[in-house]
Order: sequence, then C-alpha cells, then structure tokens
Amino acid sequence: MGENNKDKTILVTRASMPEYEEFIEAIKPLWDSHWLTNMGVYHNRLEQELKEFMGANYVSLMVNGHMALEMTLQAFDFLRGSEVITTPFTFISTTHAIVRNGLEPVFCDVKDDGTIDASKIEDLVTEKTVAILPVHVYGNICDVDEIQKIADKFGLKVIYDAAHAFSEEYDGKSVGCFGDASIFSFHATKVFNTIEGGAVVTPYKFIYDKLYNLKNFGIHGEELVSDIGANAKMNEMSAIMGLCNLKHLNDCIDRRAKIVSFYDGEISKTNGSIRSLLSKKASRLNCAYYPIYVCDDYKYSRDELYNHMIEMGVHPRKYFYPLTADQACFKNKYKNVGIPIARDMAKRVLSLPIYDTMDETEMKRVIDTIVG
Ligand code: T4K
Repeated sequence: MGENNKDKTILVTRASMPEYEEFIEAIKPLWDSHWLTNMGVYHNRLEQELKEFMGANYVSLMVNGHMALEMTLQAFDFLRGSEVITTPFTFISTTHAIVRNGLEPVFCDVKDDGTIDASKIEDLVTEKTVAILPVHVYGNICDVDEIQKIADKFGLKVIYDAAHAFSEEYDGKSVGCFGDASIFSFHATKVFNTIEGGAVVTPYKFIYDKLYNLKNFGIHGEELVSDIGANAKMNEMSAIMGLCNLKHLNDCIDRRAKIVSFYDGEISKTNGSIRSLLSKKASRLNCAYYPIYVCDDYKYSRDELYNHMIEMGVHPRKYFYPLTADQACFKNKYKNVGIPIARDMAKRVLSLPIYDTMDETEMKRVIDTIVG
C-alpha cells in the first residue's frame, strides 16, 4: 500500500508550492468578487510587486513564458522576413516564438557555458537583421555588455529569453534590466512559479502599453480593436500563487544553493571528467538548474549515464538536446552556419534533479549514480 519514497523516482524538478492553508486563505476573496481574470486586482498587485522586486520600469504579466516572448516580438513590430540572431541551445519555445512571428532565426554558436558566443554575432549581421535574441540558459548570464555594443553598432534590438534567470542579478542590476526587453517563465518547473505564467520586463512604456493591448486580443475599449492580438493574460489564481510563492522565494533559493554546493563538491571528485555548467556569473544565482557536461574520459557517454541513472531511479533531463536548429520542424530550413560548440554541448549535457524540497537522501541518491 502507498508509495515507498525510498524507491520513488527522483524527477528533474518538483514545483515549489506555498503551504496549502496559505494558498486557500489567499484565494478566498475570489469567492466574494467572482473576478477571476482580465487584469484583476491580484494580476495588478503581482505586476507591482515584481516591478519593485526587480527594480524594473515596466513588468507585463503573461499567461506563460512562451506567449511573453511571442507577444514581445510582435510588440516591436519587425518587418516579416527580418532576421533574428539567436541560439539553438535552448528550449524549443525560443525558436518557435521567432518563426511564429514571421521572422527568420539565424543560429549563432555558443560558448562553453551554453550562452551565445558574442564574438560570433557580428559576422552573422546582414541588412535584414533586426534583433539579437540570446538566452540566459540555466541562469548563466550572457555577455550582456558585448551584446549591447554590437546591437548599438548596427541599430539592433536585444530581447533576452530570461526564462531560466528569474531573480538573478548581474552588475548590480536585475537580469531583467538589460537590453530592450527580457522575458521570464513562471511555469511550474521554474524557480518561481505562478502554475503557468510569465512576464515581460522592459524599460519602455510604449512596449508595456502595446503588450497590455496585444495580450487582450488587441481590444481597446468596448468597441475598438486596434491590433491583431491574442489571449495571453494571467488569471487571478495564478497571480495569487505568484504572490504566495514570491514570499518564500529567498528560502527556496537558499535551499537550492545548498544542493548546488553539495553537487559541486561531489562532482569535483570525478577529476574533471564531469564538469558543472553553472557559470556562477550572476551575483545572485537562482540555482534553478544543475547542468553537467560529460567529458570523453568519464566512464560513460552522456546517453549511457542517462540510461544508468534512469535504471537507478533518478530521472535527469537532456536539456537541451536536440538543438532547436536540428528539430524536425526547423532542420535545414534556415541559414546553415557553424554551430560546433552547441552541437557538442547538446550531445554531452544532462540536467540533474534539483528542487527546494529535495532532502539529503535524495541528493545522495542522485550523486551515487554518477560518482563512485
Ligand atoms: N524559453 C526557455 C529557455 C524555456 O526553457 C522555456 C520553458 C520557455 C521559454 C517557455 O516558457 P513557458 O511557456 O513554459 O512558461 C519544461 C517546462 O514545461 C518549460 O516551462 C521549460 N522551459 C522546459 C525547459 O521544461 P518539460 O516538457 O521538460 O516538462 P515536464 O512536464 O517533463 O516536467 C519536468 C518535471 O517537472 C517533471 O518530471 C516533474 C516536475 N513537474 C512538472 C509539472 C508539469 C512538477 O513538479 N509539477 C508540474 O506541474 O518542459
């Protein structure tokens, strides 16, 4: 009867949740107001709290991180067929958002921390380039200064996919405050979740206003539809989940940081045959992921290690394999530029389980499948 926790598979992550009573108490007012969505009180409160939390000019909540990215690209109103320089070493959402806006992804290679290689961007700029779309993959901060220099030189927009980097800081600023906009994911699997959700952070009021309009079908008052929008609004239940989770975020990150430091210590015992891919460039790392890179001199290949871990009841994930450029829907459709480092990384990465409620036994179970 019942599940034996000792034998239960350890999954790559586990959603952070407030206490049941805390959430139930917080959602009670909805039963009085019957106001469940369409930029309600809690939606507006969460936008305000996030704005303060990040020291950002504007924060627009969205139904999820993907729509945050799609809507942002739409809000900048790029000419269809324009090129966007981006990374293939990411979740499929990044590339989908570009293509679904009628834009062409131009894949740039990455560095050994998985972020876009800024030194290779300039060679990819053409007269059709309108934007650079880098990803702070695993919470590893991109070379924001170099990227901005290139953008300034060629008059390009910079839109960061910061889906993994919520709450991080770099150079004394929130990670959301670089470039022309940054998008965050508040999906259940993220360090901060609103069940499903996301946000756009931007320094521009006109982009905030445009997003407000676009995420609500382009409706402008009861009788005017000014833009071809979509439905990408965050509902009140999700906003309340966010308000509750935000209160506990620091504790959750502290607990995750202990796991990162345990993993770091144990992984170092492999004498470099496995290395952590966390760059720790952020001054406030959110410890959302623990990616490892499997070198040639390790006893297993990445796929062998993955299979071995599954057999041992631990389920890591191959974030991010295959590269988005190699997925069936995109393969051979866009400019074929050299992406050897990204290809190598995709073949060698594994994301180890990490979540705030992970206990010592679970941490050791994960490490025992790798070290020893
Ligand atoms: N840009 C980047 C760079 C992204 O990584 C993402 C999303 C986006 C944009 C788009 O943001 P969103 O539109 O999703 O807000 C997951 C997530 O669904 C996705 O949000 C995330 N990136 C991606 C990297 O991972 P899967 O298919 O791997 O998730 P799944 O369902 O296999 O869940 C992984 C583990 O999480 C489970 O084994 C257990 C745990 N889990 C999962 C769910 C759904 C929970 O504990 N509770 C849950 O409710 O995609």
